[in-house]
Formats: sequence, C-alpha cells, structure tokens
Amino acid sequence: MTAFAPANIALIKYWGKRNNELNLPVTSSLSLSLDKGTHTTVKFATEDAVWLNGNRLGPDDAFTKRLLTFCDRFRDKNCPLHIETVNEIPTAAGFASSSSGFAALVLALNELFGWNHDRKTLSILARLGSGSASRSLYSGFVEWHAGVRDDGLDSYSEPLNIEWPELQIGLVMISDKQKPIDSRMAMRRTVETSTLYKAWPEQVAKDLALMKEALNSKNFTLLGQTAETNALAMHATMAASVPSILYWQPETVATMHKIWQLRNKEGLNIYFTMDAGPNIKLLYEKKDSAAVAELFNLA
Ligand code: 2P0
Repeated sequence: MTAFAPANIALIKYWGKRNNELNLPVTSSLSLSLDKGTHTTVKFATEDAVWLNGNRLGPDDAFTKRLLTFCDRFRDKNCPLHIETVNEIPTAAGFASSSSGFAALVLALNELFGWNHDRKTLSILARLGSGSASRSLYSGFVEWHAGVRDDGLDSYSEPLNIEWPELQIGLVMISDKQKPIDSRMAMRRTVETSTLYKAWPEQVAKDLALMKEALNSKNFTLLGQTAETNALAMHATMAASVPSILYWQPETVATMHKIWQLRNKEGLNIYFTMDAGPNIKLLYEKKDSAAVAELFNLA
C-alpha cells in the first residue's frame, strides 16, 4: 500500500509539549501544507525492513527504530513489515519531513490493515508519531487544536476552509546537514530550562488570532508579519534555554537582514518563517514570484 502526505510549514508554531509520550502540545498551531511531501509504501514481509530514499537502513538506525516502534503500537509480534519512505524534501534539516513521513505512514497502515479510520482519527494517530504530522493529513491551511484532555483525543488537526493560491512559500536552503539537536530534544529542553517559555502560550494565543484574521481577510502583510514574529519568538525561547539552542548559521542571519532590507528599503513585500533548523522559508505573493526567484536561490 502506498500513500502520500504533504509536508507542512507552520505559520504559528508548535513548540513544547504538555505530554511527551503522546506528543500533546502546550498550544495550538496553524500550518500550510506544501505540494511536496513523502511517499510511503508498507507491505507485509518476512522480516522488518526499512528503506529511506532508496537505501536500506540497518536495524539499529535511529530512523528504523523510530518507525518500527511506532508500528509496534498497531501490530502483533509476528507481523514483520517492509516500509519504504521517499522524501521529496531533505530529511531532518528543518524542512518538516517527519510531518509528512508519519502522516504518509499512518495513511499507508490504514490501507494495509483495512482500518477505514476517518481523518480525525488518522490525525490523532499521526500525532503519536510526530506532533506536526497531525497537520499533514490535509492540504491547504490546517489548524492543530491543542486540546485539554489527558488522553489526547481532542488533540487533532482540521483543515481551514480557505483558498489563497496567491500565497507562496519559497525554501531558501542554507544547509541540508543533519541538525545538531533534534526538535524533540530541543523543545523539551526549552520547556524545562527557558525562562522565556512562560510567555510562549500568550504569544501563540495572540498570533493565532491575528493569523486567522489575516487568512479571513486575505491580508498578506498581516499574515507575513504575524508568521515572522511568531517564528522569531519561538527561536527566542530556544536561545534562552540552558544550554542555549541556536539553529541559525551566519548565512541564516544574513538572509534575514537581506529580507528586512528588501522589505523596508526596497518595498518588496516579503516575510519569512523558520523551523528547527538553519533554513529560511520565504512568504510572498505570486505577483512577486519572478523578483523573489531572481533575488534568492530557491530550493
Ligand atoms: C512546527 N516544529 O510547528 C514546529 C516548529 C519545528 C519548529 O513541529 O517531537 O518533529 O515529533 O512531536 O513535530 C517539529 O517537531 O516534534 C515541529 P515531535 P516534531 O512545525
């Protein structure tokens, strides 16, 4: 069984959990799915085998273990699986491939085991693999409701009924190297050690309201400003962790200054967001696509 799920980029970020085992978030978040994502094939087999982008991984590989441990939630002891994952975007470089990865895996398992689950249930199951995966069950704009229940049954994603084809996301690749600390460990350290994290839920509540206003009124400037503020606030909570977490490389900072220069001095209406990595995602409107493509080396 083969399934596809899109990667998603959060405009309002998920950063920090209230339950580490169930990936229950402290706050809600809101994302836009990309066209690209992950294709995953799952078959019954005689032994477990995990393939990533055409290479068979060893049984002790961290990716293999994470996928098979996730599958163990759903299978009997004697049910080996052959899992093939192909990412259209770089793995583990802050391009949110775990989001599409676990969403595609859950969709493939749903077919293989004949569960016939609805999307809400699949979103909850994907969340157990990776929080952001709960949002990758849908295309377009998606809100992941934090929920309040201890069992997580009200922590799932839903699509927002908004079409905005003029809105563009451009990926500026600064490094495709594996990041020094994965987002799971980084968010845990932030929650446990960053004094700035106290302010994060309030920041998200404010930004989420502004983002919905921007989406409903198609106010691109409000969308861009809110997404950029939210991403920088998330990175500020990380920077205040002990030890500090800073995903930015010198070129990340240079690109941020370039964006501000273009926006403030040259009138190009362009904003950015960033995830747990050094890369930058540009937010702009379709009418500026040619200008942006000339100014940036988009992946
Ligand atoms: C997001 N990120 O909202 C945020 C912004 C990274 C920065 O969701 O531990 O791989 O598997 O639930 O989903 C990346 O974290 O973390 C992420 P887990 P996940 O997209």
